[in-house]
Amino acid sequence: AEDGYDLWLRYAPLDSGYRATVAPHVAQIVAATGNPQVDAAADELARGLTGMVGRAPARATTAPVEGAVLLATAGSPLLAGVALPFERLGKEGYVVRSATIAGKRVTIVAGNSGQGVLYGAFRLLKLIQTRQPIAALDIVDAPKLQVRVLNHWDNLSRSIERGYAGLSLWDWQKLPHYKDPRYTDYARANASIGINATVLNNVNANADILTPEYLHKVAALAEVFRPWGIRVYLTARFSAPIEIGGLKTADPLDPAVAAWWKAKVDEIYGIIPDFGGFVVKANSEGQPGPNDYNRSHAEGANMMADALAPHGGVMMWRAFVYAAENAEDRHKQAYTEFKPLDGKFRDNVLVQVKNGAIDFQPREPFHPLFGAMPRTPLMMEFQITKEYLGFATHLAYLGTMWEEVLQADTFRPARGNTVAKVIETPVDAGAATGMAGVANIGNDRNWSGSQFDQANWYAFGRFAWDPQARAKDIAQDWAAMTWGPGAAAPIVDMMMASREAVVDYMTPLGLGHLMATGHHYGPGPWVSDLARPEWNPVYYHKADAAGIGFDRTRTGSDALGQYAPQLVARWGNLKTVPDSLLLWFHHVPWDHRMASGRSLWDELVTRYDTGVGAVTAMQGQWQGLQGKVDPVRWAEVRDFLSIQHDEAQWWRDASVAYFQSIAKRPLPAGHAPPP
Ligand code: GCW
Repeated sequence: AEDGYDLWLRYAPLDSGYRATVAPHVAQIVAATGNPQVDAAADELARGLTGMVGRAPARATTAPVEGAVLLATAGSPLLAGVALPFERLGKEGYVVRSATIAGKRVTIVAGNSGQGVLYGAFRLLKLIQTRQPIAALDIVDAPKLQVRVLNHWDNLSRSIERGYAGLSLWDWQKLPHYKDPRYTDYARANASIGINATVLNNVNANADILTPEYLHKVAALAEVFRPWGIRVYLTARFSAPIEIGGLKTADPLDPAVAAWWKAKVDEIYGIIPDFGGFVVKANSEGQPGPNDYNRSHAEGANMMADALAPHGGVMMWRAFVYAAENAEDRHKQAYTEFKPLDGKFRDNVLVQVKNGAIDFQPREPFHPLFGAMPRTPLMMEFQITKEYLGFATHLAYLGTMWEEVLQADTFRPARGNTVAKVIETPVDAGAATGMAGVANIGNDRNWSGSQFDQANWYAFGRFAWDPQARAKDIAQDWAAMTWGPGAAAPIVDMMMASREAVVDYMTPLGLGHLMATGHHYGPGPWVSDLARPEWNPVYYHKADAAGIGFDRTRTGSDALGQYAPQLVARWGNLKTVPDSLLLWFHHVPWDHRMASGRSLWDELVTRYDTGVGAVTAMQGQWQGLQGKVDPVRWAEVRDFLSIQHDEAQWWRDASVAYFQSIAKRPLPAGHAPPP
């Protein structure tokens, strides 16, 4: 379909030259049936090859012919006599290898589990989708994180908090009886990028999801997802024992509360035997939590973790906390609250930390908790949906942002311990690891609200599989699979520059949180009248007659002091702080001389212009692709880019006018005046 429904799994016909090199190696699919994930792998391979090669491969359960693809788990008789590195594959890894078995040239796709085989099959398909040679393969790969999970902020009403792609996919009214075929396509897409878990409901939770009525609906989804290796998790509302349990308290140290959760968890596993576990947003933005009873986050998390542990369940406990009554710089609050709890969480708790300390801004430094809690399993939370980056209509590839965060050096305990390494390295033998992504998926035909936002879903899966992955490689694969290899190069160029463009036209030089109230769409740097000070943009930019920016050094809030000494030294000094974080950490005089030679004021305006110019450039690049990609998707992207261009100008003009009213300086020469 040309509406984007097929995502990166389009399986469009190969050109004849490349097809001739592929066909001899995909003559037949051999898979012993019975393992649902191996069966899913075989079906997907058949589907993909039929589309790309133009004919359905023969299927068999034994006796490979020349050119067969063998799908098998360790110990399968199909692999008799072949030595494969199963010890390196873990539970979910795979090997894809060209080999000769009984005189026949075959391609082996093998793993210790059906899930490994499934991931290997998708890898083989990707090789073909991206036009790689497949005659002499020897690939070994395994995920570096255990829980690779989407967080759907989906309400039971089917509205989606911060969702820009339609309504929730989960049609609760028709479940469990009617299972929309789309659930299977959702699972296929996730499996293709290694996502193995999904939280179905919003972190701002409704306890009803834990009632038997809903649990049976959840079980129906779990059944669809199971062959694709995806486990279902739920958000648990901390006060559920009161709301649906009839108790008078949700105090985690009250034995009746612990017993309620234990019984609830046992009930869930009775209905969904491979249930994954819970995520909890506690004592944040009005959600109930252990602090309501003067208990710590660890006491709350551990009580629920203990209920899950006998079943192998995981408790993902969010560190996104900041309180109305707390006057401390919002940047500091999560660290202040969680750091003293290091080592106090159970091994099956993952403390889920957003990439930055504020809230999914176009740019933030990495969250200071990474590296600061060496005895606590920490998982990364990225936001795939673009709450603060122009929703679905602005083209912004988030891969570059995520790479920047993951490759940031925490300098804890020493140089070289990047955020990626912090989350990859289990804190002890039994401890969990993971990455969560706030999903950008809804029931729009194209799933994500725009063609290019599919790339962010795709990239999230790739980074969750390998936090050391590179944004550019991922963009290349996505663009080739989604738009065709011929169109990939200019598309990758657009993607790689796109996030910086948004930074420049919304929040340049380390500014942040300047979006309009509530919906966060469009500029609102002047807003100052909201009840909670830390919800007002003026709290973040602090522009005054002298200058602009938030002093987070020792002379200010000292949030910077939550980072390692090397970063305090680098970011605390106006001479060494990068331009990109300047106003995040410093209140800087308008006439401050920047590295460019311009004054800060002139530089600020110039960055806004640069951002708008970058969108103009993307429009030009896209124009050059007319006729090279299908016309329906092409026209949609063209039109979205013109929305983005208008709105980039809106951001620039509104922001520059507002800041000029404070800075009282002339616009620099060359600044394009508003139309
Ligand atoms: O980014 C903010 C959003 C809220 C969200 C919250 C969170 C689900 O504006 O809509 O609530 O973060 O992450 O909990």
